[in-house]
Amino acid sequence: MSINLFDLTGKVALITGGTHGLGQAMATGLGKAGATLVINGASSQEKLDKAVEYYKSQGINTHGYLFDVTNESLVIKNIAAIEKEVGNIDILVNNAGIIKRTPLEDMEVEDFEQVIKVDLVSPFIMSKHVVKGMIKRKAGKIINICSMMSELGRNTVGAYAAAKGGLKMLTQNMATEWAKHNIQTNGIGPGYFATSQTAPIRVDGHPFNEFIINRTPAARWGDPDDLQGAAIFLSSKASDFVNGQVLYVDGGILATIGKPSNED
Ligand code: GCO
Repeated sequence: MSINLFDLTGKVALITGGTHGLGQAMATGLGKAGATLVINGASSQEKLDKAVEYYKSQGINTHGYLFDVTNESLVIKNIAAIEKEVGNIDILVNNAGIIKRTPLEDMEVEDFEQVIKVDLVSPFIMSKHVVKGMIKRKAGKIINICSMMSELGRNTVGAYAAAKGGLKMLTQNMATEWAKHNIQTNGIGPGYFATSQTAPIRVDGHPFNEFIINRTPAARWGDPDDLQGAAIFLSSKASDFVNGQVLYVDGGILATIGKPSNED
């Protein structure tokens, strides 16, 4: 008799920003592990419908909900609709995020606030309302998508680093407050991945592209599918006593001081 600690059959997983990139890759992994997917998008119904078609083409039971995760009344309305129309939310992945690359001395306050709102406040709003049902059911999984910038600074991404640093501590405090209800809250910290978000800095010959390949012990950019294992682990029974941790999936960036470009 084999037990599959990673089986998500019968579970409902809500992924914010699940229409593309890292969100889509992680959601696909959860779907392949058996979960029913609820994909949140905010930009357009057309983009959301296209994403839902993609998941269904992978044989995954999927539902799409278009709403702004920074708007608390829309979040409350949509979570109630999801739990009525699809089922209780067992897994919440707070993946939706934006980045604005501007030197801090030139950054407009409203741009700084927008990054904080989407990358830090929306995970709070989403979790605050999803966790109410999880507390009643004495079970739940919350995964906050952090970043290298939860640990490291970088020129031009100050607002993003502030948000992702805050998200790491919010994750730890959610775990502190909700673990007693058998709710596990953890983070995933992607390193540098080949996505539309990094496209501007991942161009052949672009100094940052060479820098990342040299700075990453794995000597490559991450493939979004590289995140599926961590997402399934932190959504499953296999992580029932893991709480308040950020699992960095970064090819070894945080493990090393790096090396000069002329060193193999
Ligand atoms: C950047 C990148 C990063 C990565 C990721 C690293 O401009 O430095 O876009 O923010 O996307 O968050 O973990």
